[in-house]
Amino acid sequence: MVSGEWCGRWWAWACPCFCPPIKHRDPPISPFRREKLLFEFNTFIDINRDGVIEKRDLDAAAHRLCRRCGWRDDDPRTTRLTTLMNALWLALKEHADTNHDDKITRLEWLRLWEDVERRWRRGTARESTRLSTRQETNTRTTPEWIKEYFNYKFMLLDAAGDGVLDEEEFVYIMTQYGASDLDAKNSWFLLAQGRRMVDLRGFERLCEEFFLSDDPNTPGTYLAARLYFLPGHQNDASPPP
Ligand SMILES: [Ca+2]
Ligand SMILES: [Ca+2]
Repeated sequence: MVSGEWCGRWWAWACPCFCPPIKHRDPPISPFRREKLLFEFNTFIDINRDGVIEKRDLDAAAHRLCRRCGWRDDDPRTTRLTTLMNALWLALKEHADTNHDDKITRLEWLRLWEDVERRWRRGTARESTRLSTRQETNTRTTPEWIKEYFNYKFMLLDAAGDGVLDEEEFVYIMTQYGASDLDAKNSWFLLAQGRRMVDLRGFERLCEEFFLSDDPNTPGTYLAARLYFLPGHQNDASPPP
């Protein structure tokens, strides 16, 4: 395969092909990040716990959030959330559902983030090259649909709806999703890094660390309100087709 040809591989979003040969593929996702990503899948997205993400999971997540916040069907926030979730589902279908069965398995979910991280790393390398050659620089960009996903997570945690997260909100919401009160408080301390509040931009940076970093020491690790991730703790088996 040479540059300029369509490679046909599932991760080749940006063909004409600049994909590396298979024997030179980047190292696989680390066990630590695999646990984080599966925790996210199992806790926040696969709402009906059947091992796959479907449109109805996202609809249920949106419905749950609207009900918790007391947003009625005609509330503009409900409309925005519905639009966001519909766009998110289309993005997941496009970028993750490799066999086009309208289900995102855990394996497809992991491959999705593996690919996002790979593209992110290449973008960073290109940025570094531009800086070194004093050419015009582009900032590293996060795909719009991923920003929307982070936005949804922010809405989920921003219980007061005031556009910033504080410790009380974080602890309240995360204990609703199974965290202990002590773990949630300690996690807030570690992720907030002395800040009393975290705004959307700061939250996006934490999400980038959570989803894309293999380093357990980044503050974003603690977004899950867990102090550590042990390999093999998360259920990584999807149900048979
Ligand atoms: Ca499901
Ligand atoms: Ca699928």
